[in-house]
Amino acid sequence: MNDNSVITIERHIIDQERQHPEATGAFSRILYDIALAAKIIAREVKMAGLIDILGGTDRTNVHGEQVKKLDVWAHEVIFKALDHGGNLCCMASEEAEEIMPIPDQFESGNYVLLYDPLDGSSNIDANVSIGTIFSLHRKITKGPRGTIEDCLQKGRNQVAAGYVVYGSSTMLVYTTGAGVHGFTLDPGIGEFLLSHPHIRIPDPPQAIYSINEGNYNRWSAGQQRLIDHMKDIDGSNGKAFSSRYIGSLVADFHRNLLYGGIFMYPADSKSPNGKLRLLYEAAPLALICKEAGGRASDGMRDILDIEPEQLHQRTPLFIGSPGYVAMAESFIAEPEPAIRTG
Ligand code: FDP
Repeated sequence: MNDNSVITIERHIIDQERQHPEATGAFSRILYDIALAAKIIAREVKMAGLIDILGGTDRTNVHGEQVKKLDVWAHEVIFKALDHGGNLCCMASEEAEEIMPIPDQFESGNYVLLYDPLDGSSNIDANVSIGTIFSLHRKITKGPRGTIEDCLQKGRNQVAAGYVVYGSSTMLVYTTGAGVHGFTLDPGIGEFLLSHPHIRIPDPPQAIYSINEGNYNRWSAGQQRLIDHMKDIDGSNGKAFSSRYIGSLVADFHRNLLYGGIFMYPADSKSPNGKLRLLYEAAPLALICKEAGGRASDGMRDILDIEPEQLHQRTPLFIGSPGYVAMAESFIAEPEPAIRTG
């Protein structure tokens, strides 16, 4: 590739499709529609401080209309950008309790889209980076329309995954299993341009850990020892890691993908299954991470191997540079210290 080429995301999607002569184009159209939804959301996020859209769903705006929270609004934008293309058989969103069928008046297709429309939304009011995460599977059931079974597939079956980070610039990063590619939105022309082809997590990575350390007292002894080790409190690491925690998963993951490091949201006594959602957050980021040379684990198993049982299932998450994820697993596997009795 010529280093000076300007490659839009549409061009990139078409080029990728050409490598699969059997492709029907449905897959490309879905990615294209996701990019369109991302642009609409990016425009609104940029205006978030200016328009009266923040706050509870029961507020009204200056026109006396009911105002939606930005995450609920983003959920609908994505649904409406993708419901009528004839490419999807159903969708599921972090913002919806049940699976979302394709409306009867539209054709049903061969793919399933799962998404978290606006992740890290507790950060919106403070102008901190937030993101959208998406995951695409093939339909596996025989009937004409999608079912919950089509949604409950393990991460390894994903045919594509990606995220959009709404930060100092808007970036869309995706994989279809042929590397991880990042596009930066040029707001002047309204196009995502290829800015980060073939992203690989750096090796050696920067020594960065990202975790909400306020939960320390609720962690298992192994998790506490892991962080003590990373801070070199136990004196066995030689050098302390740096701590970086935005508290917005997409933004924390994106930084670690570019610099190296590990993001952790472990189980704790308040959230025994962790906080993050397997289908909307952990699995798509795990596929991206794997494609970039990293790994994701729940502390024992590869995230991509977990068979989901419920749409909104939670999982502990350790994701990033493979050596750090292995380090986390080894600390978590250590037996808990015996409870002293006297
Ligand atoms: P948020 O609650 O702001 O939506 O999954 C949600 C998420 O953010 C992640 O983006 C973020 O990494 C995590 O929760 C932050 O949780 P804590 O506030 O418990 O650290």
